[in-house]
Amino acid sequence: MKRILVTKTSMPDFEEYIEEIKDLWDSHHLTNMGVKHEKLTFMLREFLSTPYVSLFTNGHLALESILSAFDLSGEVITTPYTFASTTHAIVRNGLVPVFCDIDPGTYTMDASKIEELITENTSAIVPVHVYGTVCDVEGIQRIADKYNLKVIYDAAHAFGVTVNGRGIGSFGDASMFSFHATKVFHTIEGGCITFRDYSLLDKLNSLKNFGIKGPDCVDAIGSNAKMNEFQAAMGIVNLSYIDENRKKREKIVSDYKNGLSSIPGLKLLSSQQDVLSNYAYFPVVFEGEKWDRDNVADKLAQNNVFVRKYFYPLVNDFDCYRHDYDSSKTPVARHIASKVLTLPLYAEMTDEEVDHVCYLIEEMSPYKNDMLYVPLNNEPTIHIKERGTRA
Ligand code: T4K
Repeated sequence: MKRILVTKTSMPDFEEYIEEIKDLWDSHHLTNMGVKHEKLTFMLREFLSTPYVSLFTNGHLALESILSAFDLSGEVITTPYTFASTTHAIVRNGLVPVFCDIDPGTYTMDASKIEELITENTSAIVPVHVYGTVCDVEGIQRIADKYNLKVIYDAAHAFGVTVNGRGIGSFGDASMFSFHATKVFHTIEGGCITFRDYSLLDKLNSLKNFGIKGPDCVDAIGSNAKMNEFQAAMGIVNLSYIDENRKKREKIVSDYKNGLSSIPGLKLLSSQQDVLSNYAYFPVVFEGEKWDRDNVADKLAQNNVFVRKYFYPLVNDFDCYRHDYDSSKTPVARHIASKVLTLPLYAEMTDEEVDHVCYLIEEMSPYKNDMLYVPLNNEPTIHIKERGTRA
């Protein structure tokens, strides 16, 4: 079996991409908000059903820019169970992250624990729709309204997710999506901010272009975070594959659930009611006492399957933050981070690859001898009698 990595970028049809970038050779206009940039912005406004979209060269700079656009100060309540980017974007804006624990069922910010963290210095909440799982958007908004706080979602993983048909990017004051090559929709590198307040449009345009407001005016300390035309062209082409890829991913997730749900001690993410998922990641929490998560990761790697510990270590345990924080104050996040592995998941993943990953995990299960276990013809499918679902 070939190497199976945690993900594999979905490539569009080569000729289609070449066709899309051809006119760039004639125009000589390769970046700084050109025609492809405008076209993708328009397409994403439709696709994400949100009034405004601002494109960026990556998700991280998009998040840094929107935090800057809101002129926040003091403390920002966020989750430690995320990629480094979320917290770094807060700190790089001169703000102080305050970590809220996560919900044990969804791994997103536990809204019931936000209020106790609010002080007179709190200016915003930055929750993460981690793995594409939707946060408690209503609970969070209720608290934000009560204390007059901004809500900026890190929706890096949540492209194309809807709640009762409503685009996930329309919740809160703004949302950031990542279009990195590892995401369900990509522009090689890239990202965007979705928002409803028209006045943010100029601010974000300026912040991603050195703070330049016009030919004679620079009124903000911006960065260079513009999406170039080749990135935008990749997005234009990739957008037409989204629904097809979502279906492929849905099948893979369903096959994983079938393959893994009967193995003792594993906790799989449940689907959310009224949510159209994008099936971005497949996290498994090796909850049973006999499981050793690190050992599983090592053994899988020895078998050419390269999983990831998304998200370990917890951000409040990072070397650059741990002197200021105590991760025992976010015990649920700490527990999940110590037990989680995200399994390989990408649209082109074959049935054999999914079966192989399930087979390996089942094979190394410390609970194996607790079952009546009958391997058949060395096939990568384990047949379990009595307690299993597959026989
Ligand atoms: N907020 C959250 C919650 C995020 O998860 C992220 C990014 C951000 C914010 C920031 O968004 P961006 O600024 O990135 O747009 C990867 C991604 O680089 C990163 O975008 C992502 N989250 C994070 C969860 O995963 P690494 O360091 O794990 O990536 P890497 O290079 O080890 O790649 C992982 C696997 O993906 C490889 O085994 C092979 C595959 N791969 C990788 C690349 C680069 C491909 O198939 N194609 C590729 O081009 O961070």
